[in-house]
Amino acid sequence: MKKILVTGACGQIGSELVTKLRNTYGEDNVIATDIRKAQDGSMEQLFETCDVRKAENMYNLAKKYNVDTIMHLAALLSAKAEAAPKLAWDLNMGGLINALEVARELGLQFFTPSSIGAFGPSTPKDETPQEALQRPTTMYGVNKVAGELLCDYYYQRFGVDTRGLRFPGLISYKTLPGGGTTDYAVEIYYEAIKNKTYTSYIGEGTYMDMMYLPDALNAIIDLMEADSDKLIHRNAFNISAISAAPEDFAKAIQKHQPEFTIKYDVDPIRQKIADSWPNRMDSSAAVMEWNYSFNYDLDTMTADMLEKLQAKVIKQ
Ligand code: VAH
Repeated sequence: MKKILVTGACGQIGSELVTKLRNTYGEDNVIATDIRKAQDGSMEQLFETCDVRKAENMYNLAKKYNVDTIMHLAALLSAKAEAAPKLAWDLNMGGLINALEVARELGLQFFTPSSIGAFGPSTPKDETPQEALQRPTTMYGVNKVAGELLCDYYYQRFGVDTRGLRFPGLISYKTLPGGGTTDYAVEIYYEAIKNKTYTSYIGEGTYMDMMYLPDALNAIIDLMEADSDKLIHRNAFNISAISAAPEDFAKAIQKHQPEFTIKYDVDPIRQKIADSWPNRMDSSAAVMEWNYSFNYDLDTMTADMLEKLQAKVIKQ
C-alpha cells in the first residue's frame, strides 16, 4: 500500500485518515476525494471532487494518480439512511460496487468499513462472535451486510485484496459525524465544554461499542499492512474497544467537570437502531490474525477529547 485514493475524505473518518496516511506514506501519495470540498477549507491539498455513484469518476482518478489502493469511505450513516433508504441504497451499494469494479479492473488493494450496524436484534449482544447471525433491521445494516458479502465475493471470485473492519461508534474531535446513531457520544463532549450539560437522544442504560478515532485509524493501517496469507477472515473484522452507555460518558466527564449534568430526551428512531446493535463485539479474530490492539479506554479518551475540544472551542 503506497499510493492511496480515499473516497468520503471530508467525513469523520476520512478527514483524519487522510492526514494519518499522508504522515505514514508521504504527502504526495494520498489523493483525497469527496463529492464536495470541506467547508472549513481543510481539504485543499491533492483533493479531487468525486461522486462515487459515477463509476468513471473513480476509475479516471485512480488511473490519473496511478494508485495501488482504494479506501472507500463515502456512505450515508445509519440515522440518515433510515430517513432516506432509497438514497442510502443507491449511494452505499452503488458507490461500493463502483469502487470494487475499479479495484478489480486496476488490480488495487481495497478497504471499506463495516459497522456494529451489520448486526441486528437477533444477534448475541455481548461478546458478539466474529461469525454471528446478521439480520439487521436498518437500511444501513442491510447495506453493511450486503457490502461485507460483496467484498468477500470480489476477493473469492476476482482475487481483489478486499479487507474491512466492523467499526464501533467512532469518537473524534476534528470533524463532527453526520447522521449516525452514535453521534451522541461526540456531541456530549462539545456540550460539556460549551454548556456543562447534555440532553441525550439515546436512553440511559443503552450500551454500544465505541472507539476513539486514533485507535480506528491504527486498525485500518495494521489490517491493510497485515500478511494476506495470515488472514482467515476479510470482510469484516470485529474490533471492540469501549462498551459504554450515556451515563458512563457523563461519569467520565464529571471526573474533570463535577458540575456536568446529563438529561434524556429519547429519539425513538435512533433508540430503536441502538437497541438492535451489540453491546460489545468479540475481537479475538482480529487479535489472532493481525494483532489488533487499542490504546484508549473511556477515561483516557475523555481526558484527550476534553483537552482537544477546549483548545478548539477557544480558537473559534
Ligand atoms: C452510525 N457512527 O452511527 C455510525 C456507525 C457504529 C455506528 O456506523 O451510523
